[in-house]
Amino acid sequence: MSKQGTLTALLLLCLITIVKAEDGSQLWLRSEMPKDITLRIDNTMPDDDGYRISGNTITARTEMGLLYGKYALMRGEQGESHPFFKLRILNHWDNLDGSIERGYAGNSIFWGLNPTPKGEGNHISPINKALINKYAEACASIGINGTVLNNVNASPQILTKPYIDKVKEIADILRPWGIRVYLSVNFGSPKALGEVKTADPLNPRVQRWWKKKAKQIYREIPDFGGFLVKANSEGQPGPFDYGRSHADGANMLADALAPYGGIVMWRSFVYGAKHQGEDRVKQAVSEFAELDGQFRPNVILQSKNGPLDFQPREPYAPIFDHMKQTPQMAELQITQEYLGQSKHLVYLAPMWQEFFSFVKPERLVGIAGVANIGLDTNWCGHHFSQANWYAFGRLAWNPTLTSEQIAQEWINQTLDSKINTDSKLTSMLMRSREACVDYMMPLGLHHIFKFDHHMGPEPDGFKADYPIEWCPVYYHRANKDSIGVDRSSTGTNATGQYRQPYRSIYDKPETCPDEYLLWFHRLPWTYRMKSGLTLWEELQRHYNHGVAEVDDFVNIWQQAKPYIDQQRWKEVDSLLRFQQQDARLWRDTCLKYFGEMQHPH
Ligand code: GCW
Repeated sequence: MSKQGTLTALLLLCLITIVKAEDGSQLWLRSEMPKDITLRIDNTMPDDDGYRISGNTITARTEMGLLYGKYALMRGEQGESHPFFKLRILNHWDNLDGSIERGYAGNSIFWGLNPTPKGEGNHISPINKALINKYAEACASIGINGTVLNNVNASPQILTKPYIDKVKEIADILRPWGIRVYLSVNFGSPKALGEVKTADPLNPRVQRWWKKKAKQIYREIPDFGGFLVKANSEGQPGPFDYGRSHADGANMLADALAPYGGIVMWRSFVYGAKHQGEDRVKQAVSEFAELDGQFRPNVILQSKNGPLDFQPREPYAPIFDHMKQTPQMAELQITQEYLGQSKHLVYLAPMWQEFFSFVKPERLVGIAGVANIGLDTNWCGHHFSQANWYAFGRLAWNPTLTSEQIAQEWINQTLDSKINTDSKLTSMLMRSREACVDYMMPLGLHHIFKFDHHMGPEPDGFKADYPIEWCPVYYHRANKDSIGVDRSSTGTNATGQYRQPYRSIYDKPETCPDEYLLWFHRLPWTYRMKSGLTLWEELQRHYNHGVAEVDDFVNIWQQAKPYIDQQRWKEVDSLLRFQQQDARLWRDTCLKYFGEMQHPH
């Protein structure tokens, strides 16, 4: 190991111990560091930040590898391990005023505004260094190596000098932990900031503006990662505003970043623009498939795991099958917008692994996770929501880890080891996502949430002045005789966007798995399910099962009481009791609505 390498590594290890003493009791970073660790740099190891652990000796090619190895040792790992995805990135939907879109754990740890003393406006709040340091340690401990600091619904202000200065301050804190910063940018920025009259990507002034902006950013932050862009989606500006394509828009930004090695993560979450009126779940493929091959090499298409929007269960998004020449990233949502937010205990690793069973990790260059982190003392609103942050990082490092192993690791490092000797807590975590699907939207039902905030059921939701794609009735189409959307080849033909064998399997109700049945098919209430029950009976069975599962979670937590501090036990207990009530509300509301539908007065 080089002298300098040894020194930096030692400094980092000291730093970690100091920061830990201050705080962190609420996170998984509680395990003691083993004494007498030996650190070695080995230049013959594969060229990444992997590590090898043998006893208390950590060997790595890079200093980051040593740091990652240290946390692995604390988890009790032995042997060699290398990161699977190159890009392991959190996406913060944090607004510059400190609020967080779909955030359920308090305000932003990065941004905020303070009124000026004389009340003539606002200042950007100062950075909380200790807190951001702790965040960075938690991220580094699970291998996360990038973070997008602001909402994809991006304010143009983020590209102004005062904010770039703040981004630099944050980047300086994150750098020693191996975390690069990225920014979401508003495509209309040059125009919105009043510096150019247009944001047309083919206009040379606009191109120059972005080049200058990139230069300014890299002067402050030489290892800046790049841009994340939501364009022509849900009212955001984009290249369509000037009759240009997504490729024109993405390439223009890519050219500005390329000299510095930066990337553009361009999102495929689009609907209601170019293909208005088409089945919403088909629109990403309709907009992007024809552009495959037209993007610059430093553009990555970032797509949500499902074709709709982070529902408790969706089939995989077929866009992943269509882009053969364009590098792709999956966007997963850690913040539980549609899964009970920070009020329901829902462990998401099984859902993400379900996705990886359809979209092989080998096809992706990275994964992004929409963060669930805020200023709450427990960071994520619900103590158990931390397990989702943890699981995201661990899967980004190694997507072949089992959800169960990750759950156990998190429990062991966060709670008293005696609490889980019978593995009941692991089983609760493992069952929680399916329970949520059952009490909210089983058998392929989707998007029957309350308007705007997406917490709670509203199967009858319809507002004439809203886009139809926001209305629950558009997604179940229940009437006296039938329920579900025909997306088969006889309907909207969304099944036609899937690769084989899924295209054929999903196309027929007889072969379509129960869990996607009403996603792809419209069927009579009396339809005979594989179980022998009618569709209506099967639906009731699922709703009841979901509720019974949460009842059991409450009991399991009761048994954990002797092994955990009163405060944490009580906080989780009261949330589980809320979840129990909410599960009943979901079941009762949906069954009443669908039941009455079959017997109109
Ligand atoms: O899920 C929807 C959310 C929006 C979000 C959007 C997106 C950031 O309800 O709040 O906006 O998706 O992913 O762009």
